[in-house]
Amino acid sequence: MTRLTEEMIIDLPENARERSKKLKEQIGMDLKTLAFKSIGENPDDYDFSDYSVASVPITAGLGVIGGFSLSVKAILEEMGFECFVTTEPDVDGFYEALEKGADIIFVADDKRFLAYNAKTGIYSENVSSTAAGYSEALDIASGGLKGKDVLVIGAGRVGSESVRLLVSKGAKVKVTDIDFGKAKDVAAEYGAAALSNVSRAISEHKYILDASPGLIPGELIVEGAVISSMGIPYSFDAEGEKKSDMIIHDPLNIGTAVMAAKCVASPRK
Ligand code: 2YC
Repeated sequence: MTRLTEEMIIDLPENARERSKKLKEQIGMDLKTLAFKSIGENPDDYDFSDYSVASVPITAGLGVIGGFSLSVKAILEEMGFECFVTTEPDVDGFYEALEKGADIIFVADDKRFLAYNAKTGIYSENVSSTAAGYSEALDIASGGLKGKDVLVIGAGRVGSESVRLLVSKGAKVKVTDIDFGKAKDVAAEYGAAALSNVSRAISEHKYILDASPGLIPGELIVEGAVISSMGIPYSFDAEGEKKSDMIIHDPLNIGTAVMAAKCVASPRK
């Protein structure tokens, strides 16, 4: 998994509302609505203003990322949750969150970003949530992907979950990866087609879900492309932005919002 850096998210807290407004301009719904729609729920059915959410800094592995917990807090507050960052990290921070009555607790180490509803036991994680949010955004942006050719770039954890979701939405899914073996395995598992030439695949598709950390040269992008790109760092140059009709991207917002929606909406399993 690609690890965020402080510079990628340094302006996230003050831009959270702006990004949600931009999403509404792009796909006609704000972040909260997209998050609930991507799990098949209507945000109006939920009043989560009385939810308390904690973001706990985690020092494990490569350690805390400056601004990460504050970014999680800002994303959740923009959705309407009341959120705090614990003063302590790690287990003591988790304890502090429970002591302060947090309903949902967000924690991330280098391998997993988890949200846990301490009241219901429901939990969600970032890989499937990010795939759900970006696949839904592409479905909406395309006017409905059923029967349409869609290219997924990247056959990693998020890319393969995106292939599964896009196939379930009735899209004709192609998947490509610099490791063609991975693309073939994912394609076989979910009923998609694997393409070995990454550059040619990109230059032949209008609808693209980008789940790769690589930069995508603008000369590969087709005119009028509709791109949903969760890849970090941001993958597009000026030419790619000019040629594409829409690029949906953020460093953390959509995945985190879907995690929260899942923790609020899921009935006890
Ligand atoms: O500040 C902290 O608590 C750090 N332990 C957070 C580490 C997050 C590592 N994961 C990532 O950077 C990416 C994010 C896009 C979310 C999932 N993986």
